[in-house]
Amino acid sequence: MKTIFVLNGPNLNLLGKREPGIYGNKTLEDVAADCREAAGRLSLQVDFRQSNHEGVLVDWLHEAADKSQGVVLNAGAYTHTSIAIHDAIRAISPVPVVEVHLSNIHAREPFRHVSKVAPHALGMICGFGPLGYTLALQALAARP
Ligand code: CA2
Repeated sequence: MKTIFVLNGPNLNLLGKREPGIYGNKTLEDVAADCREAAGRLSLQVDFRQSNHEGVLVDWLHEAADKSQGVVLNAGAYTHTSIAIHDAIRAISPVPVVEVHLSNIHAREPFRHVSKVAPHALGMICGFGPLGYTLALQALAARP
């Protein structure tokens, strides 16, 4: 059975508690429950985590290289700024990373249109809210 790390970056612990107009009403724990439910259907095992710290996310990406067959990554605002996360994704190749965003980053401020994750990601899903996470799991499950 494939293990997939689902990694969440800064401020995503506030999901469902602030800014519901942009990010919806579901909490991160609800998103984790959706992922676990989808993982059951897709015969995947999911390791779901969140950190507000860039280095912790880098450590988890390194860990994913040894312990997982794929990563779903919502790096939050670090998506747009972090060369360290960019390098880590590159370093763990060929472990596939699917970039996910709840909001459509291309319909928001110009600084969110740039992703340092995308160049080394298998693909990117944005704008579908929590559904994006389960679509990403489906994409990873479909890979040989
Ligand atoms: O749309 C996404 O998933 C983002 O990755 C969310 C990040 C944002 O910086 C990215 O540009 C797009 C922000 C996560 C903040 O989450 C909050 C949730 C509730 C209340 C406040 C922030």
